[in-house]
This record gives sequence, structure tokens and C-alpha cells, in this order.
Amino acid sequence: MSPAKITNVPTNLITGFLGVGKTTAVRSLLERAPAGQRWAVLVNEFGEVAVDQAAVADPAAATVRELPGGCLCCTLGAPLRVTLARLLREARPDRLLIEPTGVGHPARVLDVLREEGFAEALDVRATVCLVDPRRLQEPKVTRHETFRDQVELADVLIGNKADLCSEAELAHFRGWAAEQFPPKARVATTRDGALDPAWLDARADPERKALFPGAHEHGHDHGHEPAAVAQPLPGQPVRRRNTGQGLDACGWLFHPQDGFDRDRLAEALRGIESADRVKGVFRCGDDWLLFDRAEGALSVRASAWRSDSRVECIARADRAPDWDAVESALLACRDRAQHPGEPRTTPP
Ligand SMILES: Nc1nc2c(ncn2[C@@H]2O[C@H](COP(=O)(O)OP(=O)(O)O)[C@@H](O)[C@H]2O)c(=O)[nH]1
Ligand SMILES: [Mg+2]
Repeated sequence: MSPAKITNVPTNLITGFLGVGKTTAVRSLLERAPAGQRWAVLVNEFGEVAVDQAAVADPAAATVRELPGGCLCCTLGAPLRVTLARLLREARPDRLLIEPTGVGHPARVLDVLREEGFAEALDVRATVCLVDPRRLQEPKVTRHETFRDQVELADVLIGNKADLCSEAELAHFRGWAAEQFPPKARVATTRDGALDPAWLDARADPERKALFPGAHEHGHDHGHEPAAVAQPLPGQPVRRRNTGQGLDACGWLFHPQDGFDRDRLAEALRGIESADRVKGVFRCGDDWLLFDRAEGALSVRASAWRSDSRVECIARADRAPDWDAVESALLACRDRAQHPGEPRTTPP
């Protein structure tokens, strides 16, 4: 056995629907990681453009890797194993957090973490599922097979966005969480995913089983390998599209020279009304800013990302925006100073 062998890295899966606050929780946990510990994060977003990596990137003590392109459970073959093995080898983390896409099925991810190849390297601890208590009244959510399995497989169940919930909604969440069987190791409500890092060490109960292990096997028409990334040119971003499971995601990677006007961009991102989620990092002058629109509200904050501007939009497939128009609107937000005579090109 090599002395450098990696063993028993405490590992947690952070699950929950799109927009519930998983990445916010991961950031919050990283900020409160014990001093001197190195944590690693593997994120996977539904879209093909890796924006979460930029969103989580700030904490210096963490290594963040993103596996773009569909859902973790679809990239379960070589891409997940290879990325995970490389992340462990390079980061040699004291803890690993994995955020699968909100539409992904956690059971198969857990299976990979527990399979022979990783059983020694990883010590799988509590799976933490975040839910939005306001949405527990919606049968569309509570009957959703992926949602039910996220809840079923969770050791720790968190009602997040408590600040946006009424007392009645919070009480309903607590009652519903208490009825889960087998009982959860921990139930709590949080704001901005501010979980107590100690909850991560709750025991993972391997007896928790998916109710719908096949729930995810339908409706994909994206490739099962992350697409090779083509190179954008100034004014000619690379566009990536991913559809399936009733969702239509479209993202753009811009050339590092493309800079944007903050105000016009905010207006344009608000204007993509039929997208449920819009997330991007943009260079605006000397600043790099993370724009995040969820449930209609747009937040803007500084980002540690410095590589290129990139954005990802996710919409319901039956009301997806005209992506050509979105691309034109984004390009129109570039700094007026640059490339005044540049020809408009039609995307592939
Ligand atoms: N008001 C409020 N907003 C939150 C809370 N947690 C997360 N958010 C916001 O919800 C949006 C989605 O959060 P994110 O962590 O990216 O969700 P994810 O898709 O599950 O990773 C972001 O704009 C967050 O700032 C919360 O507790 N309260
Ligand atoms: Mg996220």
C-alpha cells in the first residue's frame, strides 16, 4: 500500500431541487470549515456551462470541480469516476461535498461512492436534503419521484429559505419531516443554507433505499460525456444546450476579451422572463460579478472567478425562451467601447 493512499475522506451528498439553496449551503459550509482543513467540492449542474464552479470558487481553502453536462447520474460512468478520482488525488481533501444537479437522482450517485473503487477512499456520511417548505403544498413537487427519493435517501432534512416561509409553512415542514420513516438523524430549518457543519457527521444509514430507482432513466437527449469545449471568439460565444426531463437549459461561454455593462446586463438577465433560473459570471470593467436570478429576484455579488464570462439559463421546455434572441440580448450588453464594427454572427 502506498503511503500516499487516500482513505476515509468524510463525504456528503447535498441534494434538493433546483434553486432550493444547495450551492448557497455549500458556500456557507466552506466558510465555516474548521481552520486548517482542506475541503473539496464536486458540483454538477444540469446545463453544459459550468457556472457553479465560479459561484463557489471564492474560499481559498477549497478545491472546486464541476462536472458539466446533464446530471451526475447520467455522467455516472467514466466522467464521474475519473473526475472524482482526480479531485481526490490532487486536492487530498479533509472532506468532500458533492452537489448533484437538482434534477439528478441521488441513489445512483451514492452507489458509486460506495462501490469498491471508492469504498476505501471515502467515508460516506450524512446525505443532506434541502427542501423549500413553501413548496410542500404543491402536489407537483411532493409527488415527483426524484423529490421523494431525495427525501427518502436523506439522513438530514433541512427546510431552507426559512426567511421566506410563513410560520404555518415552517410548522407544516416540521410535522412532515417528523413523519418520515425511517426517522431522520436531524431535521432543521435554515436561512441561506447555514447548516451546522456538525450535522455533516451524522451517520449515513445505508438502509435508506430509493423508492423509484428507475425514476431517472427517461427523457434524456443530451450526450453522456461532457462535451468537448469549443473555443469562443470575441463577440462569438460558444453556446451549449441541454434538454431533457421537461427542462431546456442553454448556456454561453464568452471570450475573455468580452466585457459587459453591468446595468444593461442586469436588465437583460431580468428580461429572460420565461427562464426559471439564470446564473452567470461576467467581467464588467475591472469587476467580476456573479449574477443569479431565481424566483424572479436577481442578486449580484463579487466573484473570485477570473477566467471568462459565462452564463446558464434553465427553463421549462414548454416555455423556453427564444435562445437566439437571448444571445443577441446578451451580446448587446457588451461594453460599447469594444469591437464597434464587429460583424454579428449567427450561432450554429
Ligand atoms: N431568501 C433566501 N434566498 C436564498 C436562501 N437560500 C438560497 N437563496 C437564494 O436562492 C437562489 C438559489 O440558490 P442556490 O444555492 O444557487 O440553489 P441550488 O440550485 O439549489 O444550488 C440564490 O439566489 C440564493 O441566493 C434562503 O435561505 N433565503
Ligand atoms: Mg447549485
